[in-house]
Amino acid sequence: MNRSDALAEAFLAELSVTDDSHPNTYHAISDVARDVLTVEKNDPAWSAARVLRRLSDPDRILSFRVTWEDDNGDVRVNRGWRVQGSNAIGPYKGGLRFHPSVNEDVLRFLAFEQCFKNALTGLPLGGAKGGANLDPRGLSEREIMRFCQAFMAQLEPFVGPDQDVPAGDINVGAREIGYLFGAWRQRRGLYQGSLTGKGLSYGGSEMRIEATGFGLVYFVQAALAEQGHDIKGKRVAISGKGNVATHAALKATEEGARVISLSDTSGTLVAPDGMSPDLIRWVQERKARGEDLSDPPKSDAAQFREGEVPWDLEPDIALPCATQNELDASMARTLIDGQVEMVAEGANMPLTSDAARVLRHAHVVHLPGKAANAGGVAVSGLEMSQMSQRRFASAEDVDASLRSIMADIHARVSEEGRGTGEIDYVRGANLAGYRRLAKAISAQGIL
Ligand code: NDP
Ligand code: 2IT
Repeated sequence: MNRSDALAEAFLAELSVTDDSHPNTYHAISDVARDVLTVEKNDPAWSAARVLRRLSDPDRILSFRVTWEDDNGDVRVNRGWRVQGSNAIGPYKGGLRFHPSVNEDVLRFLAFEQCFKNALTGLPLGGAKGGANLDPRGLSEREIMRFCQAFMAQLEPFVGPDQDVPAGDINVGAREIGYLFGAWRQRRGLYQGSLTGKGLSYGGSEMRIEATGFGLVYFVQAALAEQGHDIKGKRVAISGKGNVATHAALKATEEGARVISLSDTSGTLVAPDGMSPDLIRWVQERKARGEDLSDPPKSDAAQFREGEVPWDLEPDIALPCATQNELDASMARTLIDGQVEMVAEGANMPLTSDAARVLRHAHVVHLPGKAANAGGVAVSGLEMSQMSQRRFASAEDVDASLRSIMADIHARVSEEGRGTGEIDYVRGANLAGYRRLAKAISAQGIL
């Protein structure tokens, strides 16, 4: 065992979370521990402050019952959470997810990752994540509204522009943010930027909807440029059909790539010659209506493959944009057999630990989500500034800022990850995020 693995092992043994009790949290923390503990050990102030130990335990976990009434007049009960990771560098910030798979472990790992991601943006944003174990499929518009109001009735005292600023994530988009913001301002009696991802008519930012997917493509372009390559003509396989996946698809297509897939839990839509923007917009409409991707328009030579994932399509670039642990070691091997050059994470932690190891051994460039998908929260940060100033920027200006933030993140991460050979982006992102957090945490005393 090398020194960093030994340090990580001893460190992990001390935590209250284990691989059995909190598999996702344990996975996220161990990956970071392996990369940063040697650096922490070598800095007396950071080591004394026990920076990573503190970051591994969120500041607080709020857990609450959400009671609401469905259209039949029946009372429904769900569990909601907000995990506030750290506010050492700015107010707590991160999305809300409504999905039956949501539990404390999932939200703890997401809040932990968010602290590092937000540090990488260079903006004053702490880290948090929240959500509920709600399955919104089949719920009516009014049921969604009542659920959001009931959720915010519980969370309102903990949310505010200098306190904690939630945003969207899986199944929480512009519609849900509207209901959540309405409920917050009515309860608090203040008109402030307490959530991001708001509509343009009530304090939202241009480009926030597009930001994560567009930022992912900008990051991929920066990494390709580093190797003297270009995205033009590359075959790009994307999983997911939501906000991140479809906006990455639109931007990659605009930049000259061939997007050969989008997917959902029921299967994969495959377009061997590349998707047209119209086909991608058709996917967005289907998603908005809660429908699957079977029977695509005949005009686009695309077929739906039920129950399949897109990783056997021999892409040059793979963009997992659906959910955590969606890509395992055998899928990683399939990608390698198909000569994949780069895997960039639009989703948070979409690769299992084994999949990441397989890619590393095969020297495939792996761009981790905490860097590659940071464009969404970065534009959320810009939305917060615009709301405070009551001055809103044009789409062109926000897009230019997003491009420059992604280029800055790439520069920071590649500098940290540049060893003697190829750039290790995973290590680079962990170290660059850690350093910013460590400086702030060690300077602010024992808290
Ligand atoms: P959306 O709700 O817009 O879309 C999620 C999509 O992923 C759904 O269509 C869902 O399919 C699909 N999906 C879920 N699980 C799987 C699976 N196992 N295989 C294939 N498809 C699946 O969510 P977002 O696009 O916002 O989020 C996607 C990922 O990106 C998440 O990991 C999120 O944390 C991350 N992310 C999001 C950001 C944002 O700004 N929104 C920012 C940074 C990261 P179905 O319709 O069948 O349920
Ligand atoms: O995972 C993420 O970065 C998000 N869901 C966006 C968070 C935000 O606050 O915009």
